[in-house]
Amino acid sequence: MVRINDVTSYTHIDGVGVIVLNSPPVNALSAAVRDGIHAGVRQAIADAHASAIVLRCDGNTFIAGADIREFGKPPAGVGLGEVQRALEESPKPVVAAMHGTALGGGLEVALVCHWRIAVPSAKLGLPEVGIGLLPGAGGTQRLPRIVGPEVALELMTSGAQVEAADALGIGLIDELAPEDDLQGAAVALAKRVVAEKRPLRKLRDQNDKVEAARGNPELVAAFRKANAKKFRGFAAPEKIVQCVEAAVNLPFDEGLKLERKLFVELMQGEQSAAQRHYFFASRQAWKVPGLKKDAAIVPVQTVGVIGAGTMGAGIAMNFLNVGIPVHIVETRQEALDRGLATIRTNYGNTAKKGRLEVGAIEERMALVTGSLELQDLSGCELVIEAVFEDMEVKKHLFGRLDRVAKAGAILASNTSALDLNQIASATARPESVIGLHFFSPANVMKLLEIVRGDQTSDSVIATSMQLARKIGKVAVLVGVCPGFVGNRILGQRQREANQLIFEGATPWAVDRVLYDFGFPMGPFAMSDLAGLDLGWNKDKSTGATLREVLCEMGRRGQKTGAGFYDYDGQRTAQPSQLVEGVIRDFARKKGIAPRQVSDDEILERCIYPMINEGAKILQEGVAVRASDIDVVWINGYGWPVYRGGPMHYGERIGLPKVLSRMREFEARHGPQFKPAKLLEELVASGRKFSDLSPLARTPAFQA
Ligand code: 3H9
Repeated sequence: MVRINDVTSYTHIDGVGVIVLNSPPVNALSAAVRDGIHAGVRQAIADAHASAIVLRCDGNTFIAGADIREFGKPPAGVGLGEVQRALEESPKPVVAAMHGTALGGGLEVALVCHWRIAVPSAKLGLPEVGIGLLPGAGGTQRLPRIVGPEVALELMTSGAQVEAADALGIGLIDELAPEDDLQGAAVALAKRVVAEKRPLRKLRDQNDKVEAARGNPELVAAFRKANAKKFRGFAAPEKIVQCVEAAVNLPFDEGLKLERKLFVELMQGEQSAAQRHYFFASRQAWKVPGLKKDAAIVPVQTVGVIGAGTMGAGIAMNFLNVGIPVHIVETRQEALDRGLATIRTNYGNTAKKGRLEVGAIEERMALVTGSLELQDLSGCELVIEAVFEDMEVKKHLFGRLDRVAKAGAILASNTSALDLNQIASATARPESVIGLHFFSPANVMKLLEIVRGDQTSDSVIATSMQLARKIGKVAVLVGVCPGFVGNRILGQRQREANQLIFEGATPWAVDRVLYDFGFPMGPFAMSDLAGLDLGWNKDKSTGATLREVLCEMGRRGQKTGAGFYDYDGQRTAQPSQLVEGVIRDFARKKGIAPRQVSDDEILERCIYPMINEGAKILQEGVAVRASDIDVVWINGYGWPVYRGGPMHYGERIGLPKVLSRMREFEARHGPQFKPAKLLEELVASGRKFSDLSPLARTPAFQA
C-alpha cells in the first residue's frame, strides 16, 4: 500500500489499482480528497501492474458531495473538473465502488467513471437542491444521459436518494456487490471489463436518451406546471430544469457551460447561503453544550400520554410509529374512545395515500391502550401530559402523577407557553420534569421544542433529545420563558400584523407580503384556517376585539364560509369589503387615522421585531445559539428555508439596519419596538449573532 496523501492511499489487488479515500466524516471532496484522487489516478495509469482502476472509500460512506465548508473560500488544490477529466480520460477502465451515500459531487465523480457498482444498502442521489444549488460537476448533463430527462428532472429537483437496487433498475449503476465484499466485486468487475476488452464507456458520449426527448418540449413544460406550487420561491429547481433542457437540446460541452454559469449564480446567491446555513444549523441543534457526556439514558419502553385530544392522539402516534407502546389516560370514556378513533382515522388516511401498508394500521393500533386511571401509568418510563392549558389543572395533575409514576420516569408537559418550573414545583422530583412541546398536528410537524426547566437533569435532557431523533423530529433545546422560542417570536409578528390593519394596511395586503416573502400563508388566512373562535366564548364575548366582533357576526373562519375573508365552496379566499369596514370602524374608535402603508413597511414591521425578540431570547439564554431559533422557525412556523430563519435573515440584511429601523419604529410607535440590548451591543462591536459562542448553562437556566 502506498500513501498518496493524508486521506488517500493506493493499493494493488489482483492486477487492479485501488484508490482508497479516507476522509471522515463523509469523505467530502475537500482539496485533499481531490488532490488524492488526482494523484491516485496518475499513479494507477503509470503502474505497469495495474490494468484497471477501482475508486472506493473507507469509513461510513462513499463521497457524500463537495465539501460544503469550502464554499465561498478561495480555491485550493486541484479543481474538481480536472479530477473528473483525469478519471474520464483514463486509458484504463475506472470502476466506482460505492457504499453508504454517494451524493452530489460524489455521485458526479462516479458518473465520470466508466463503470459503477454498489452494495445493496448504498444510496445515490444529487441532493444539491437542498442547499439551494444544482449539481455543478456535470451531473445535470450526465444524469439525463443515463436515466433519461424525465427521471433526471425528478431526482435532481427533489434531491431524492435512490436505493441501490432501484439505481440498478434505472441504469445508474451496472452491478450490485455483496454487502460485505464491495472491493472484491469491484475488482472482479474491473478485471472482467479488461478481459472482455470492453470499450471505455463515457456518459458524455451517450446521447440516445436525450436525443429521444429532443422533439418533445412538452415534457419539460408539463414538469414545470406540475411542480409550480412545490418550487414556489425557490431559485434552484428552475435552474435545474434549464440545465436539463440544455442537456436535451445542446451538445454536451455547451450544456456543461450553462450548468457552470447557473451553478455559480446560485452559489453566489442569498438562497444557497441561507440553505447552507440551515444545513449546518439543523445539525448543530442536536448538540447541547455543557451536557454531561456520561448522562444516563433512560430506557423508554412504554410511553404514557395524558389527554386524548387532537394533541394527545398525535403525540401518541409518534411513538407507535417506531414501535413503542403507548398508554393513554383520559378522564371520560367518550373522550378516550374519540382519541383512539382519531389515531385509527389518521392511519387510515395515511394508508389511503399509499404511505402506509394497510396491515401496519393494526400493528400500530395493537400497541396503544387506554384507560381512565392515572395509576395505569405507573409502568411508563416517560409520561407526556397534553391536557388543557391551565396552570392549576397542570399543577394538580403533576402532583398526582408524582405519586403514581415510577422512580426515574420522565414527566413531560406539552405546554406551549406556561412556566415549566411552576409545573415542576408541583412534584417532589423537578429534575425529572421537562417540556416536550409538540406542534399541531403532532404526528406530522417536524419541530419539537424541548424545554429545559431550571432543575431538569442532564439525563432527562439527553434521553429526550435521543427519543426525539428516534421519532424523526427536529429537536431544539430551549429554556423557560412565556411562549418559549417559537410562540414568543410569533407573538411579535401577530401583534404587528393586527396593528398594521388598523393603521390602514388591509389583511390581504399583510397576507400577500408575507406569502410573497415565502410563508405558506399570511397570518389572517392562517387565523381563518385555524378558526377565529379558538378560545372564544359566546357568552363572555364583549366585542372588545376585532376577532370577537367577527365571531359575533358568525364569521368564525373557513369552516363557517367567512372569517377575515369570504370563502366560496372551493375554499378560495376572497377579500371582504365588509371586514374592511369593520376594521375602519375599529380604527376610528381607537383614534387611529388610516394611512397608506407600503409593502416594505408591512414586511419590516412584521419581521424586524421577530429578529429583535430572537436577540432578547439569546441574551436571556433561552436559546443555546442563534441558529437554533432559525431551526425552530423553519420547522415549526413555515419560515422559508431559502431565507435561512429570522436570525440568519437579520444578519444578511445587516444588524445595523435592523437596529436603526427598530429605533425609528420605537420613536414612532412606542416601546414595543425597543431594541434588544444584545442587538445594540453586537452592532456597536461590529459583530453578528453567529459570532456568539453557544451557551451552556446561563442565568436564565439556573434555579
Ligand atoms: C455538491 O456536491 C456540489 C457539486 O454538485 C458541485 C461542486 C462543484 N461537506 O448529516 P450528518 C458533515 S454540494 C462538509 O450529521 P448523517 C456534517 O456537517 C454537496 N461537511 O450525518 C456533520 O458534521 P458535524 C452535496 C459535511 O450520517 C457530519 O458531516 N451533498 C458534508 O446523518 C456528519 O453529517 C450533500 O448535500 C459535506 N458535503 O448523514 C450531502 N456532508 O459532525 C450532504 C456532511 O461536524 N450530507 N457533512 O456536525 C448529507 O446529506 C448527510 O450528511 C449524509 C450523512 C447523508 C452524507
